[in-house]
Amino acid sequence: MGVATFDAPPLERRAADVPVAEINTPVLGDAGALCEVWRTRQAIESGVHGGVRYARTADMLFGCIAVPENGAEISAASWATPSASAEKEQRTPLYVATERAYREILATLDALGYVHLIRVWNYVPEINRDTHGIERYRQFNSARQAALLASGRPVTGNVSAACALGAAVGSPLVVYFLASHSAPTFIENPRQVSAYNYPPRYGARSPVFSRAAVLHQPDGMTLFISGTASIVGHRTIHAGDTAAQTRETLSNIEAVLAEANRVTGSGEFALDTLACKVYVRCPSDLPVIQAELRAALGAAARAVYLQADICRRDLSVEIEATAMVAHTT
Ligand code: 3EB
Repeated sequence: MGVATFDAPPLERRAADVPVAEINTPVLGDAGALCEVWRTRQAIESGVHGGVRYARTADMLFGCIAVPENGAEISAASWATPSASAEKEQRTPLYVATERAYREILATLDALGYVHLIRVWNYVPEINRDTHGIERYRQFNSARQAALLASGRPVTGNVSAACALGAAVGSPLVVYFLASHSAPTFIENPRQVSAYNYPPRYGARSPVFSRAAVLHQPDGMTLFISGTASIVGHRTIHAGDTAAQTRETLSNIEAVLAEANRVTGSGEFALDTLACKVYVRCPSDLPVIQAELRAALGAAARAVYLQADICRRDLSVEIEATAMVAHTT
């Protein structure tokens, strides 16, 4: 249905009808260039809607969009209505690009009828840099929330699983997603405050995402675990200790797995069923993180490692994961 490439040259052989999201994050370890491939056994039909390239089956939609920051002008007149908090919302180039990406994605969902956003991957160049007096991740959060509200969607509760990572300077904002006709089940982590309820110290508008989403399919279930880090409650813990952050992240993932099993009434989602994508801020931390992952998941762990900035400066590692379980009947 769709492909995301990481640090890869443009694909030489690519089916014209498969959308490809191109992301500039270096691949660590010996994987070389990396392609994430979303497959289906169903027939696909592909197309373009606004800036979104998509492929769809009867039930599911994969789509991607890349939006450059064109240096849109910032003037006093372009300040948006101040939000509830004192932090003013500037229509910075990243704010404008994010708003456009989400407006086009949500318009595509509405036009094609796949109204339930399940999982969104966000790659924001220089995510930790301050511009116009605000960290770029916060600019992104403001625009994402504003776009969801403008489309009449909720910004708490039934919101998609997601991740938001850095990407190389000069890259466009790249967003890719999966959506469906049928409502997924959203999962929170009992060890963490829901991200959409984070206190305002993390930004005027909260990040809008669930800790995981379960997609119900005729032959089984797919669990999408959002980017997960060393956060307990709403606070980062183990700042400066990458090994401890990795262990805490894995504890959070185990808590999400337990919650997914509880909510779905299955006992099948487990650490050793996960396919993991691990984001590493400092490449020199790779061996420490790999050692912790192998200790928890076993030597057969399915994991790929990418260098990317994490959305809080004190976080050195983030892990996202996917698991599929087949109905055994
Ligand atoms: C956190 O738990 C770490 O803004 O979409 C994880 C997953 C994080 C998704 C997002 C951010 C996002 O807050 C960061």
